Amino acid sequence: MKVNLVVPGWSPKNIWGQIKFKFPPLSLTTLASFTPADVEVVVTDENVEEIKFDDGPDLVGITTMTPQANRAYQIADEFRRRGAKVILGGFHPSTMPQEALSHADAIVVGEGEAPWRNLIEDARCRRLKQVYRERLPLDLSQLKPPRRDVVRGKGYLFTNTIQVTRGCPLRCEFCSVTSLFGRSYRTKPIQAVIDELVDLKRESVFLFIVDDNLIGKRDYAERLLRAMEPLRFKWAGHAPLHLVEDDSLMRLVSKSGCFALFVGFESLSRENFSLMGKPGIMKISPRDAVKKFHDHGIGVLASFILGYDYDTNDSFKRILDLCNETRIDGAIFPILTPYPGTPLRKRLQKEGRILTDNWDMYDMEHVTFRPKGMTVDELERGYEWLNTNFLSWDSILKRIFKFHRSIQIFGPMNVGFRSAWRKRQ
Ligand code: B12
Repeated sequence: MKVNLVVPGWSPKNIWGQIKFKFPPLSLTTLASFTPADVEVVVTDENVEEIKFDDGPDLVGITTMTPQANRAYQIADEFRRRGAKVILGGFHPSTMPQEALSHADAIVVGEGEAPWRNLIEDARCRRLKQVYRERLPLDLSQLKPPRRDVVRGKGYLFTNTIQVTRGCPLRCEFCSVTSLFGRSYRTKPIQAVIDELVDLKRESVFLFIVDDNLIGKRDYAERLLRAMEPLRFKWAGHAPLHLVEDDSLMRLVSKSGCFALFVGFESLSRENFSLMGKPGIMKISPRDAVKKFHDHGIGVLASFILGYDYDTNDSFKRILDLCNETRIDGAIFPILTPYPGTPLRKRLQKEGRILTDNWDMYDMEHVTFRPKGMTVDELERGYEWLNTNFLSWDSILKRIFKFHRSIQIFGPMNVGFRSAWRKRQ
């Protein structure tokens, strides 16, 4: 049996579609490692190569986030026309199963590993079910290392990505993670992580840990960071803002080789924070938080969500001032987006504020709902203004030159984002 695992391309109209720096898909390399050895498996990432529709796979598995859904459906339809069986999985099919089923022979809801194994057997016997869903969350000690060999040679600048935990103990109303992985926070055994890292070190010293919240269990994070220290990786990952309140953990993060963290600053308004479901987290001011990260030699890629209910036309300038004054290393400014399955979507639906279900617009660069503190037009203009100013040479040059290890990543990152921002318009 021949299986093709496919990543749909991102639209060249959005920033990620223009960014040259692409990551290999961990979802599909993970599924590849759960595919029986006698099945031939290839990965096709439309962001780095063309899809060969006439290669005659028996089974096609397509991963999709919401902004990729329309493209994923086109790809699915093309393959089905040629007689292949198509399976859709990932965040969008998991939260919009009925819609996804109208373009697929089967869908996988939630985590893919266990259902995938059963599905392959069913496909071999020509008895595919429509929906595969595992009731219990996967025990992460069952995870095998992803098959990175299936993406080798595809021209990714960077292949060292790893996931060590799943789920998130927080319940931010806009986030899709809890709706897919649940609130139960699960961790991979430390020795398994270290074994995988030793292997990765042969490729490069740079590492991206994709976990949404690496410090969800403090004692696990502490043990992991200590175990990583001797490996001397230069790593980037995600962490919640309240990490800065824990000095000893910050020291460990830094000593383990972290040079950059993606941190959800989300908003400068306390009212917005409460509405998001994050009350009590902002004990330290955002200015002091950036300073703390810098004091530990860690660069900050901040995310500020635009368009929350308590945002007004002043919010954009306040965010830009904070970024410039703190000389923040990098930032993204996603427009609030009501992804399927999130509490945010339910609330906005109840309030009659969702404006479109065109998934192409769910890339966090378009307004898909009616904001409260401003008009749609004002939100769009504020988004343009903030990005244009933040990615101006004036701002970049003020922010990036610092005496710590993050410059080697944030220099090219700012230039790359600037170029992608200008091209996508
Ligand atoms: C790394 C990452 C990225 C990378 C992508 C790199 C890559 N090639 O994968 C980058 C930085 C480029 C990125 C960009 C964006 N991202 Co992103 N990203 C992530 C992140 C943090 C990790 C993804 C990952 O590797 N997970 C590990 C793998 C193993 O898990 P998985 O992907 O979920 O796959 C499992 C299951 O879903 C399932 N599965 C998945 N696909 C398939 C396919 C088949 C056939 C089957 C059977 C099963 C299956 O099985 C897998 C194993 O259990 C997730 C959060 C998360 N926890 O997943 C957000 C996340 C996926 N991203 C998200 C978003 C919104 C975006 C952006 C729109 C944000 C933005 N504006 O910057 C852009 C979109 C780009 C675009 N234009 O389309 C949302 C998606 C929400 C949604 N409903 O679609 C998430 C969930 C973040 C969140 N907190 O809400 N992202």
